[in-house]
Order: sequence, then C-alpha cells, then structure tokens
Amino acid sequence: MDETNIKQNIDTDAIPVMPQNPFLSWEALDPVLSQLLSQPSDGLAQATRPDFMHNSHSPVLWSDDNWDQLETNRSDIFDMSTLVEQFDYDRFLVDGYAVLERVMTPEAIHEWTTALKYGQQLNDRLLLSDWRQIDWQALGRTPPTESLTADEINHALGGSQILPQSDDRAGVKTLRQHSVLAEYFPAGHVSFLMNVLTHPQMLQLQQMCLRTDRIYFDHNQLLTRTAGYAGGAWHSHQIGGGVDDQGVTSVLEYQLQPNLNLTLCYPQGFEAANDGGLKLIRGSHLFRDPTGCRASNDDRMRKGWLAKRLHPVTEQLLKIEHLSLPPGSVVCCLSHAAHAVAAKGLNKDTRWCSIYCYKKADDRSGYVLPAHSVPPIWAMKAKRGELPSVLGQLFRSSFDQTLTGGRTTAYCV
Ligand SMILES: O=C(O)CCC(=O)C(=O)O
Ligand SMILES: [Fe+2]
Repeated sequence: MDETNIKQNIDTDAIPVMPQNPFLSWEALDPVLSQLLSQPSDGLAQATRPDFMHNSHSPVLWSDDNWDQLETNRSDIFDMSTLVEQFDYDRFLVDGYAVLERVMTPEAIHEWTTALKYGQQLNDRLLLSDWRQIDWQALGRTPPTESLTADEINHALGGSQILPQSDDRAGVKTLRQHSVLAEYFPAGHVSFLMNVLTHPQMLQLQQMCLRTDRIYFDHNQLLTRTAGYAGGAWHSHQIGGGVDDQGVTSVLEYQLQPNLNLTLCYPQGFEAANDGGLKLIRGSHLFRDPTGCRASNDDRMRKGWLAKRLHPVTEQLLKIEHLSLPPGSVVCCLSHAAHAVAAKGLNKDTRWCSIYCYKKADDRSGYVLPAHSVPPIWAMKAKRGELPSVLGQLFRSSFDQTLTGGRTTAYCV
C-alpha cells in the first residue's frame, strides 16, 4: 500500500497518542495506530524525513548495500589501548563514572565533530521550516493547530534540549518521538553517528562497563551547548524496574540492577569553568535517589542533598567535581550518578557532545526494561528483521515483549 492509501484509510480526527514503544503494547494498540504500523516501513521512514530536509542519505532510508558499506568502510573510533589502560571496572562501580581522556582517534575526533555539526544543522533546518509540510497523519498524529513562536524557535536554534515540550500542542513531542528532529536519535540522520552506535569498539566499551555481552540500546541525543547557555541543573536518571528511590546499596548489589550506562562523547572536550562542562559527584549513584538528588545549582546542592553525606564505600565526604576534558574524551556515567552542566560564557565556542545510552538486563529477573527512545520506525524495522543483526539485537527492548516481561514503557516497575 502506498503513502496516499495510508492517508485515505485513516480517520485523522481520531488519532490517539502513539505509545512510547508501540510494538510492546501491540495487543492494546488503537486500531488506527496498528493499521499505520502494519504498513511497509518505507512510508513511515519517508514521513520522518520530509523532502524539505534534503537529507536523502539518512540511515533511516538506507538499503542493504548502504548497511554493507558501513561495515566495509569502518575504521577505529577509539584507541583501545589508551581506553583499556584508563578503565578500571572496580573504580567505575565505586565512583559511578569512568572519565576516559583522549580515547578517540584523530580521524574520529574530526569526523565526530563534523557529524555533530551536521546533526545540529539538520535540527536547525527543521526548526526554520514550515511544519505544515510535514505528513503528520503518516506519523500518527492529527496536524497541530498551534505553532511554536518565533522567540521559541530563535532560542532553540543551535542548541539542544531547549524546545518547549511539556505538551504536544505544536507537535514537538511527536517530532521528537519519531526523530524527525535530528537532536533526538541523531544516529538515524548522520551516517558517522550510526557507525558509532553499532561500532564494535563502542560495544566493547559497553561490555566493559556493564560486564555482559548482552547489551541493549536505550537512547541517543545531541547535546550541543552554545555560548550563553545557562547551565543544566543537578540530576540523575531513573532506571525503572523497582530500583529507583530504594535507598543506599552496596557495589555488589548495584551491579545486579538493570543499569544504564550514559556514554557522553565530547570530541572537542571542554574547560572546567564557564564552558558548558560536565560536573559530577563520585559515589552519588549508590544512594539510588533520582527523586531527592536534585538541585538548581552547586550552592544548593552543597547545602542540600550533599551536606555531610559520606561515600558509602570510601567514607569520604561526597564532593562536586568540575571536569575539564581534552578533545577526544568520553565519560561513562552509571544510571543514578548525579551530574550537572556548567554554564557557558558568551564569548565561548559551542561545546559538542553526543550521548549514547546502552543498558543491560536485571541480573535477578533476566528482564530488560523497555527502551526509553527508539523511534517507532526503527523498532518496526528491527522487529521485521530489516536491519543488520547487531541493530536488531540492540533495539530488542523496543519490540520484544518476552524480553521486557510484558512491560511497555521505560521506568515502569
Ligand atoms: O550536556 C551534558 O554534558 C549532559 C547532559 C545530561 O545530563 C543529559 O542529557 O542527561
Ligand atoms: Fe543527565
């Protein structure tokens, strides 16, 4: 069935909200959505790449030949001996972080930076285009009747995580879920970023951090911080599966959880002060307190959650660390580890970063929590065996109900 037929068959006044992982809730899915998601994947893939985006080389549109070329043309992204030398698993578990400096190859630094700049350009291009040209029905949404304001668009240009999306009035959430906005799942837009997602060296790093061969993908974003960025508040990330807000735990027990490994990649690095750099608190993950461990700035963090708190293993006072990283650096951060982002001065160059988040099963139950952000088109292709097997495996928690034990959304118990 071609795209025109899809549109004709859908009652556009009655399109319900698409669940986070529609293939995990297939039986409960509204017939309108299940009809939409039963079509050949080409139609949905095209709808996520409107013509005005002029990005016909997007990985979401790749043929088998393109995937083969990715394998044939791969070269190293990391200098593995430098990486292995710096990575200490026991310390990673005690700290909650592994800071890996200068681990990217010179070519990867160059290509990664170019890829992040291109991804940002694509994001900006979408922000500046006329969203009425988007095929909203094919994305499973009634066309929005409201638009972002010029101020909202101008504010968001050049950076990440700025667009207002507390609701879907202007369609931002839909464009995020389907990765029409390149800042969400940029690996689906830029070939080098897809190369990284599936790269054997990246997967080896994940196996080292999560201590298992069974690695699953959770989410991928651009994290671009421009001059004048106000800074990011202290926070940590939920896991789900009943292990959040459960109080302090031991390193041994922590390993059993269905942990996520937030892998923050900074091809150009950053300075410690006023440069949009990462801040962290070693040992904070063991408190497993994503609800309580929050503060709008360092001062509030020191006076609040951090006050007199001791590291459960080393018994040292917990403290805030402002990282300063040379180009080619990567930070791995365990699920509940507290982090924040420094502000960026008005005269500073953009800080470039992409996050790749992978995860493991709960060692006790064997279940993997549902993916946080695999766009429906990628879940669809993975479920149907239309992707290389490595991606099919990585994306399993977006479609395999047996693997998730019937759970349908990230962070559920
Ligand atoms: O921008 C960064 O360095 C970190 C961003 C972050 O904390 C997040 O995306 O969860
Ligand atoms: Fe974060």
